[in-house]
Amino acid sequence: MKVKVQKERALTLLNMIVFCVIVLLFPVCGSVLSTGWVQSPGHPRGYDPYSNLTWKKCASTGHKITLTLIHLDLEESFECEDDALKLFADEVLLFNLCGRKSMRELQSSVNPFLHSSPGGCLSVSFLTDYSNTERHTGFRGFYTIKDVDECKDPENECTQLCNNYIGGYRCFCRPGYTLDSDKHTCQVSCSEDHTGSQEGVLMSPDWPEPYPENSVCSYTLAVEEGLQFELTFMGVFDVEKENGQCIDSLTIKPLYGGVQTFCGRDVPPSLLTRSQRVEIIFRTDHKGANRGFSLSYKTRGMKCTGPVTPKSSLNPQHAEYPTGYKVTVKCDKGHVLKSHESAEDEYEAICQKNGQWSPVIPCEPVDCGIPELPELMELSEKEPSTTYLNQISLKCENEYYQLDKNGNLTCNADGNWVSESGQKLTDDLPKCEPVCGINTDAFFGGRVYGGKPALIKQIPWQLFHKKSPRGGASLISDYWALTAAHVVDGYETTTMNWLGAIVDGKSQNPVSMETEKIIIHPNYQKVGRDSPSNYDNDIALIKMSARVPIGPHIRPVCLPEKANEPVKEGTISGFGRIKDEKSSRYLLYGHVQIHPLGECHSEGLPVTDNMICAGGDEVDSCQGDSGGPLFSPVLGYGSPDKPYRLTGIVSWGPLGCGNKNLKGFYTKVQNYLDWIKETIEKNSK
Ligand code: 4AZ
Repeated sequence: MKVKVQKERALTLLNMIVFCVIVLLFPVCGSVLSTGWVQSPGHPRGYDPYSNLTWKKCASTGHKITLTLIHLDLEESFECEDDALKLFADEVLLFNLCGRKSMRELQSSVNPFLHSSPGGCLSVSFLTDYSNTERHTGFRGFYTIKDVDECKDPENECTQLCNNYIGGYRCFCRPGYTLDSDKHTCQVSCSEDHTGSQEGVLMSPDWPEPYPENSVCSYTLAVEEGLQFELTFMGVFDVEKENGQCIDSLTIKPLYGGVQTFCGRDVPPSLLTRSQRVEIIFRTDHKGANRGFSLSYKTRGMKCTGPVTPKSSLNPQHAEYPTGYKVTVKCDKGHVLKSHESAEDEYEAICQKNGQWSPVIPCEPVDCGIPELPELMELSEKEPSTTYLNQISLKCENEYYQLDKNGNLTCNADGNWVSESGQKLTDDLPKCEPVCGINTDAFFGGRVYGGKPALIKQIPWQLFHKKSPRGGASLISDYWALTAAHVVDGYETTTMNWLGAIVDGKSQNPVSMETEKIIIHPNYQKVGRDSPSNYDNDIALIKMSARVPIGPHIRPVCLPEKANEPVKEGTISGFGRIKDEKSSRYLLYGHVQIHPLGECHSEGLPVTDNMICAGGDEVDSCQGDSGGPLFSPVLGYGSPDKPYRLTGIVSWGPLGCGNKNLKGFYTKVQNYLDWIKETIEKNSK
C-alpha cells in the first residue's frame, strides 16, 4: 500500500513537470512554492451518483493561489442543475461548470480566471445527483501557490527602488536619502535648527545644483525676545511653478502675523519677520530640475508698526515704534471699541518686546439696529444691514398709503438713522398717510348729467349719516371727515354713527364708524331762537374713534391746494332728496358748473366769500345731501396726476332744490385749509 502511494506521488510530480514544460510557461512554474492536485472522487474511472466534494486552499500574505483545470467531463444539464463543479475565489463564485470542455477551452476561458487575491483563498464544490445515464470521468486540476511580485503593482509604488521577496516587498532609497515613515517615499534629510544663531545662511539641498525631489525641509530660526529676523534672498531663486501654481514651495511662517509662500523665478524682496521665531519650510514634489534658493538671515531690534487693529489710527503717527512705546489708538469714524458699553472709541496700547501691541481691542462699526416703526410702516428689505453707513428705506404696508416724506435713511457715526436731509429718525418720523383723491374706477372720460347711481368704487370718500340728521360727509384722512356745520349742529357732544363703503342705503355690510370728536367751525353762527339761519362758515370736522380701514371702497379725497385756480365744475353726490320729494335709497351723483357768486340768486339770504354757487341744468343737491362732497375734476376725469379734490361741501339753497334758475350753495373748502390743518394737529394724540 505504501509503495503504491509513493508511486502515485512520483507520478503526480512527473505529471506536473510535464505540464509545466509542455503547457504553461516556464517562469510561472519558477515562482511556485507549493502545488497539488484536486479531482473528483473516482477520477478517472468516473464518479458515482450523489458524489460530494468540497475543497478549499488559502495563500498566506504576499502569496496567491491559482488553479489549472486540465480535464472536465460532467453530465450536461440546464444551468448545471444535476451535476456541477462550482469554483470560488475569495468566496466569490467564478464558474458553475458541467458537461465536457477540451483542454484548449479550459486554458482559454476558465483557467486564466482561477486565482485568488494576495493572501486569499480558492475553493471548489463538486456535487452530483443520481441520474447519470452514462458514466462521466469528472474533473481534475492542479493548484499552485506562488509569490506575488508587489513591485509590479502600481499601487505599491516606491519612489525610488523596490525589492520583492517571497511573501512581501520593501522600498529603499539611493544614498543621501532616507525612507519616510510612509515606507515608500525617499526624502532628503534637510531640516536644520538654527535656534540661538543671530545670523547665517539657509539654502535648498544641493544648492546651487537642482534640489532633490520629495523633500520637506524645515529650517527653524529662533532668538530671544526683543529681536526679529531680517531675511535677504541671495542670487538665483528658482522654485518649480506651473500655470501660476506653486508645484514646489518656500513658506515663511513667523510666530506672529501672516504666512508667506514663494515659488517661481522672481527673487522675493527682503523681509522683516516681526517675530523672534520663524519657521521656513521648503517642499518639493516627485519631479523637476529647479535650483532652489539661498537666503541670509540676521537679527534686528524688534519694532511695532501700525495699525494696532483695523479701522483705527495711531497717535503719534510713525512708520515704526520701538518696544515700550505708548500710543493712543482711535477707532475710525463710525467705529467703536468692541464690547464696550459706553461706545468708547479710544485706548492706549504699548509696543511689546515680541513686536506686538498690547492691549489690542478691535474697532467695530456702530450698529443703528432695526428702528421701531409705527403701524402701517415697514422696511423695504426684510433683514437689512444696520451698521455704520448702511442704508434702509421705509415704506407703507399697502398701496392705499404713502409716506409723507422721503423714507431713505442712513446709519450715521452716532448710531442714529438719519434722513437725506440729516434729520434724526427719532426726531422726524415719516408718517404713512392714505393716498387721497384716487379711485380704482376705470377712467371713463365722459360726463353724465343728471343724478346717476354711483358704483361702489367711484366715490370712496363719500360718508353717509343715515339716521336723522340725514346727511353726507367726505373722508379726508384715515381718522377725519369734513361735513357741513349745520348737519352736526347740536350733536357735538353725542356719538354719531357714520357709514362708509356704501352706495345702497339698505346695504347690510357698510363700514360703520363712530365719532370721537365733532368740531364745528368757531365762526359758524349756530341756528338758535334769536339767530336767523346763516350758512357762513358751514363747515365741521369729524374725528372717528378708530382708524378707518382704508381700501378700494373707502379712501379719502384730497383737500384743495391754497394756490389752486378756482375750478369751473365738479361732481356732487349724496343720498338726499330726489324730485318726488323722497330721499334716495342709492348714492347718486351729478355734474355741476360753478358760477360767480353774483350770478346766483339768494332770495335775500346773506351770501359770503366762504361760499361757492354751483348747479347744473338737470342736477342739484337737496335736503339730505348736506355735508356731502362737491369734488373736482368731474367724476371720471381724475388721475394720480390730477386727484379728486374737495372743492365744496353741500350747504344750502334758497327755496328748495332742482329749480332751473336757482343754484345751490356750497362751503368753499379752500378758505378753511389752515383751520383744518391746525384743528387736526391739535386734536391728534
Ligand atoms: C338742504 O335742505 C339743502 N340745492 C341742501 C342743499 C340745497 C338745498 C337744500 C342746494 O339741506
